[in-house]
Amino acid sequence: MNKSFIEIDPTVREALNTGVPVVALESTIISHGMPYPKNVETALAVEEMVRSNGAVPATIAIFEGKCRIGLNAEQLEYFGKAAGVWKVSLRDIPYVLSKHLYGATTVAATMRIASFAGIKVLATGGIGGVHRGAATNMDISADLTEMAQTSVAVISAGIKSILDIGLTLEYLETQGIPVVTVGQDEFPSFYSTKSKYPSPLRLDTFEEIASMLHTKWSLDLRGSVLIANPVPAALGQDYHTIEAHIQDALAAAAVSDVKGKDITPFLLKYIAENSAGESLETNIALVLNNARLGAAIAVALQKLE
Ligand code: PSU
Ligand code: MN
Repeated sequence: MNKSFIEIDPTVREALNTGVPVVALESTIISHGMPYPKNVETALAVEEMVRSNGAVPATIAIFEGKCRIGLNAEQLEYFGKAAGVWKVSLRDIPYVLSKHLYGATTVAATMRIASFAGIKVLATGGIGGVHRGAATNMDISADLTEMAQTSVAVISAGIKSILDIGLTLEYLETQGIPVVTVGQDEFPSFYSTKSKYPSPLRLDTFEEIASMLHTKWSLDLRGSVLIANPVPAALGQDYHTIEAHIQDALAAAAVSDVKGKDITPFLLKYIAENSAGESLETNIALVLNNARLGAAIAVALQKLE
């Protein structure tokens, strides 16, 4: 591969060279998932959480014609504040690179760029999935197809019920992607520890998760594992309350005819603005919780390899 399109921050380069585990972090959550300045505060806190748990953070984004692996505080601030930052999924990478645009990467694009550098673990809040109404709108996130082929584990708080959770779990099964929930039998739904769907698999410790990842990749079973880390119960929200907000958001999206890559940011913004900030606080708490687990898994995995 031509490495001229990749730029690795010195802190991340040093970690990779000396065998210190690295945790990849996406940037769409910063530019399109949360309002300023909470987005930047959260991005910095998430990086600190990774560091204090023994790994090195690598927030990934695109600018000046390079895929950047590891952003400094000034760059994080830019991605949190600037208007016109592209939301970059897999298909957008060559366009945004060759036009020298600023791009915030989704889980799919972040996984691919992380894999260029040999990073094995990515922590985020929520992933994209199969949207409600997918049978007619065909809206299935490239996060899922990317997870089928790229060997980077993804830690999320489950799947937000702006998506069709049942169809997303079916799609993950079809694509051969293991889904493991941490410490409970029920698959979590981001804001809530509940979803009414049983988790396909359950593991209770980060050591067991690292062992499963090591086993999968040792067999050359390529692709991701979706690790669903339930939001800390005290911070989670009532399933029915959040469902009401989601129904309102979906109705507003339909009225405004929002589609395609704009639908997820639209729904997230709508819910955050219409739930008195509570959903944002929960969102921040669960991302931090995922960063902590991601670092622990990366450290344990490094010991096995
Ligand atoms: N779900 C969330 N928060 C997010 C996203 C999804 O709860 O910030 C972002 C992630 O970057 C994810 C992307 O990878 O949206 C999926 O977008 P799409 O559905 O357009 O593939
Ligand atoms: Mn989509």
